[in-house]
Amino acid sequence: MLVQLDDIVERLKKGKKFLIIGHIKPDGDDISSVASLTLILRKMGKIAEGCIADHIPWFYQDLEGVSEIKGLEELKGYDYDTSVTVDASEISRIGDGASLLKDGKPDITLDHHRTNVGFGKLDFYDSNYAATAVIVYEIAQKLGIEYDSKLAGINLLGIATDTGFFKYSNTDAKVFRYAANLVEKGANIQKISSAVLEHQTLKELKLFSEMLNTLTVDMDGKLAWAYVSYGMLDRNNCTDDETGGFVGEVRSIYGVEVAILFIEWPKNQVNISFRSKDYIDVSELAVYFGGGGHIRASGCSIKEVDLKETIDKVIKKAREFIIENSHDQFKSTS
Ligand SMILES: [Mn+2]
Repeated sequence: MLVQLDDIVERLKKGKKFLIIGHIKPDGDDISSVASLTLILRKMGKIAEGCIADHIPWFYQDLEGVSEIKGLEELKGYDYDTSVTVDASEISRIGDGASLLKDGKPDITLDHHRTNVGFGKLDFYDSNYAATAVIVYEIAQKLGIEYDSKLAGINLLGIATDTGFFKYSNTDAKVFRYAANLVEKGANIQKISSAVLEHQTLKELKLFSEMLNTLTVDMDGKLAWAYVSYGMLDRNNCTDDETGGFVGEVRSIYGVEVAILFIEWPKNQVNISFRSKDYIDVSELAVYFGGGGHIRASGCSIKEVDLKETIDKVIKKAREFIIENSHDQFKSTS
């Protein structure tokens, strides 16, 4: 049931023992939201545990607060009265974390994805929020939580990463205001940006150069796409962890409106990232292929398929979609 943020705050006050669950393939916002909400609840004198049922990429591990998050195994049998999912648009996004839910439904869900389906007893989702970490920050303000540098840093992580370090279109005045407050409380943006943006390894750069060989620019420069096959990952001794920044690089090409990256991982599964710059809503494209996300950033996974066939199918659909929606764009601006 969709409720107001104040209703969420009241429900949080009522709980005594909490389980916070993030999504699989965790990103900065997910990690930040799980850890921040866990710390916030503990500051209220509650018992709280944070869980992500997937591995957390190594380069986040050094940031203070990340080590608070536990894996699925550590929390089997943990008893709680209130469960909260963060940054997940539907139940499948929390992966095996769902096995910890008592009646298959979280008590509270907090999210900012456009494609959210509302799967909790109390749901708060609003795609006007740049990050779930922004929602968590507002909850803390409503609760009157006193921030220390650890909480400030981990809360800022999600705001920074989901706004592309304060440069995406979702970077509104509120984001800067909250970030300024967090820096005042001791958050270190240099530490966060260095951990997230400066962790390239030689094998990752080599993989990137192989991806560049697959780069295709199409539709008068409006559509760009590339792929990373299982074989490319394998021979460079990489996993999909090493591909995090690739789609952003494809989008950065001048004139490109839609960037698509296909990653075959594990074998016979294709994970697709969609990015747009200005006017195409790529969340619709992702939903068409069974995924979800935001207007400018979305994704989906297709299992048991051939990479080349999947690319052909998705690119064909993307072309049609861009033609349809560019037409609307020109109509609305003329
Ligand atoms: Mn997010």
